[in-house]
Amino acid sequence: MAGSDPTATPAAGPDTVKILVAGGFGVGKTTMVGSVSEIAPLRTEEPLTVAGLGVDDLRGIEEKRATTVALDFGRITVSDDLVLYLFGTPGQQRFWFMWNDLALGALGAVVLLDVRRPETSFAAIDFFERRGIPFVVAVNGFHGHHPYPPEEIRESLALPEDVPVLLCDARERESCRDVLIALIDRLIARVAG
Ligand SMILES: Nc1nc2c(ncn2[C@@H]2O[C@H](COP(=O)(O)OP(=O)(O)OP(=O)(O)O)[C@@H](O)[C@H]2O)c(=O)[nH]1
Ligand SMILES: [Mg+2]
Repeated sequence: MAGSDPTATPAAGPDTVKILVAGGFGVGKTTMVGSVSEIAPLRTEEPLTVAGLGVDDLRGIEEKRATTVALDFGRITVSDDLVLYLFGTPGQQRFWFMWNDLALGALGAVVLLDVRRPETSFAAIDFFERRGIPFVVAVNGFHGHHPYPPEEIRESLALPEDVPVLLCDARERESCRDVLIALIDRLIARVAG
């Protein structure tokens, strides 16, 4: 290219960080990755069929038509020097064997929780606690309804003080971005700490 200096050191690109978006079945993981990603997200969804009757618990998410069978993938540029790669996990128990592979190299995680069915995300909290992967808990208030303040949710989940608990709407880009920024702050605090 005219004017370029072949001996110049290439400009360092932005740091890239792998983040998981995890949680129970139908809590809004695919929705969150799709809302916040600046590229068309990669999805691996399959339709829910009658074969799942009695296996997939659709209480509260009766409108749900598809489920993630492998992963969601998206990207968000936080600043000139920081890009996040987002990996949404599958929520159904029969696909949890994927989580170990998806977690390889992940620096942090968002555990998304449906405020009406918090117990569906307990396993995700456990997963990251056991592996020492820092996480934040994002409470997805379905229909934008948040009946409990974050501190009450923290207490009921017996989460330590240093785990941020945020209320969010997985359909809203700004809301999801705030969750990711809280996670980045937590990661930075750990490194600095
Ligand atoms: N009203 C409302 N609906 C939501 C919200 N978040 C997700 N949904 C809907 O809830 C359903 C489940 O969302 P998904 O994003 O597929 O959930 P998921 O966690 O990826 O589900 P699995 O991959 O099957 O575990 C979809 O029909 C979404 O449109 C929300 O904040 N409010
Ligand atoms: Mg999904």
